[in-house]
Amino acid sequence: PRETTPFITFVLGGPGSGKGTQCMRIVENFGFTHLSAGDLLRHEISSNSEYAPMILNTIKDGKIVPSEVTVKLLQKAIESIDNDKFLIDGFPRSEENRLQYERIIGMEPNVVLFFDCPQEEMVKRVLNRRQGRIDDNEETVKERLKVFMALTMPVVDYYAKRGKIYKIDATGTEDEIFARVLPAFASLQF
Ligand code: UP5
Ligand code: MG
Repeated sequence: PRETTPFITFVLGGPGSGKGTQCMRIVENFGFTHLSAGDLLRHEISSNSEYAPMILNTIKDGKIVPSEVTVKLLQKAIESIDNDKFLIDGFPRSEENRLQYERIIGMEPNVVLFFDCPQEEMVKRVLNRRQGRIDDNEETVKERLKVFMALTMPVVDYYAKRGKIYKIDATGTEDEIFARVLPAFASLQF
């Protein structure tokens, strides 16, 4: 059990919008702990957990893993890591994800970054990555985009209504994008 509530940042954006890349820069500059929901799930696959086959198939199809599984992994990480600031990357991906997070973890995000990127650019980046991710192929990326538009954008809209969205133009070079990220944290006394 934690003694203080940490500063929580959700990082949202479509597949290949640059969430992971920019999170690394935020970690270096502001000392956040980076929790990529996708990385946590891929780690479950490689460590052959009981959910491994289900997670693998879901990711291969570009669909969303059941909320219980993802929230449990995030909870375990947040509880075991002694830091007061977290970047939660690629989560929540649906309103159902968000509600389950609220029920189980309950700590409201302080800010929600949204990397706004044109679809053609996202597809190009994903197909150029070539790091052997099972979902980096033309068919799965189409589905990931569909799921993002249908299920994740409502989460972005929800936080926009609550004044928590920090929207970032995710086109241009990594440096140019990071320059747009900086003001989101600059006013905070870290
Ligand atoms: N790149 C980065 N910035 C660039 C720039 N400015 N110009 C040119 N190239 C740039 O970047 C993608 C690629 O683009 C990299 O090669 C990078 O070098 C280059 P990256 O930073 O990796 O983008 P990111 O937004 O992190 O892309 P990623 O593919 O990781 O996003 P997804 O949201 O699709 O992936 P994630 O790992 O979050 O989820 C994968 C799957 O897991 C989901 O589809 C889903 O099936 C499952 N999942 C859940 O079910 N629940 C969850 O909560 C989370 C995931
Ligand atoms: Mg990523």
